[in-house]
Amino acid sequence: MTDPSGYYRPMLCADSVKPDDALWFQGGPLWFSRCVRLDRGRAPCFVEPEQVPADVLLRFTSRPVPICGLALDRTRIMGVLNVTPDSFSDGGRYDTTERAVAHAAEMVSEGADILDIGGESTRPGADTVPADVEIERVVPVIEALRSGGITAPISVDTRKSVVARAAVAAGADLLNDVTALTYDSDSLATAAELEVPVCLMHAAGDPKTMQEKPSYGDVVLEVLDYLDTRVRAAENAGIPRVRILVDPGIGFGKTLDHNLALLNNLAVFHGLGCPVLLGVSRKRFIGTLADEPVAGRRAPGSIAAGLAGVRQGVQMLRVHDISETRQALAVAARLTA
Ligand code: HH2
Repeated sequence: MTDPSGYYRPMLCADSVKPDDALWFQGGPLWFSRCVRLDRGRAPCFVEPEQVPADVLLRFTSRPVPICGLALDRTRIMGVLNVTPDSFSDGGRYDTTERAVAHAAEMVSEGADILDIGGESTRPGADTVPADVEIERVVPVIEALRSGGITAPISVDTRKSVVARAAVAAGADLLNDVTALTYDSDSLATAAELEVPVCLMHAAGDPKTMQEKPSYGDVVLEVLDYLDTRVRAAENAGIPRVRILVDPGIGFGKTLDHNLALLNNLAVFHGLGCPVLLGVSRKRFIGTLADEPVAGRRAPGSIAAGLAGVRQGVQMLRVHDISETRQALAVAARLTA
């Protein structure tokens, strides 16, 4: 997307009164009749859809291809399952296979469309976990879920190709990599060979150091360019674009202002032609904005941020609080003004 003709964000609306010349965003229910053009070093300006390059406009208007059998005509809920002792909000709560399986089943019954299972915390300052330890944490849980009849798609949150391979062999359907398949030099080829969808997330630096001094010229355009480069690298490795989700990586090497700039411009990421996944759940910026130091008490702020994503057409929300989020999405879907 390092495009001399600029970057475009459709101004998405849900209003039941729609101008005749408005275009449906990816088949509805959101629509747009104007876009914002973003350029480095220039003030954003309004443009008509006719001024948007045809390939980008087509990405704004075409229905996305389902991921793991999930139609993306509404925002899907990805339930977080951290089988770790040290995750920032639920570390140690589900670190036995029994407890993890019970929580996964509970999340599915509450309305999770897909489960994201991780065996290594990526919170700021977290230590790296050896691959064999990560495999010992996630594989028995995936196996137990599959043998226990849980049919919901399972994503594995890992940076390591051997973990990805073991998880898919056990029954996982999607690879969620917070380093966009850059951490491990075998990851691109492994993902292509496994023929499963991947989520490519932007993170600036390693979890250990990423919050030390994050700095960008233009955070939105830099994250966009990075994801564009990674989508192209994935395509070149044999992963078709229809199997790729993108994620701006809220909180990964970003200050409060960076996170807010990304959240307020999320719709620009639809120009990449991939469904957008958003992870805001319980994150530190919510604690900062709402003065809530306890991560487990951040569900209301997480839902507010998630709904802002829904209004910008985000196709998947990665959340800890399933029933609360599902209820908010159900109500928000019927409110159109
Ligand atoms: N956030 C976390 C972990 N994985 N993956 C994607 N695609 N997007 C995210 O925003 C994202 C992610 C961090 O949250 P959590 O898993 O709750 O914590 P921890 O990394 O401490 O286990």
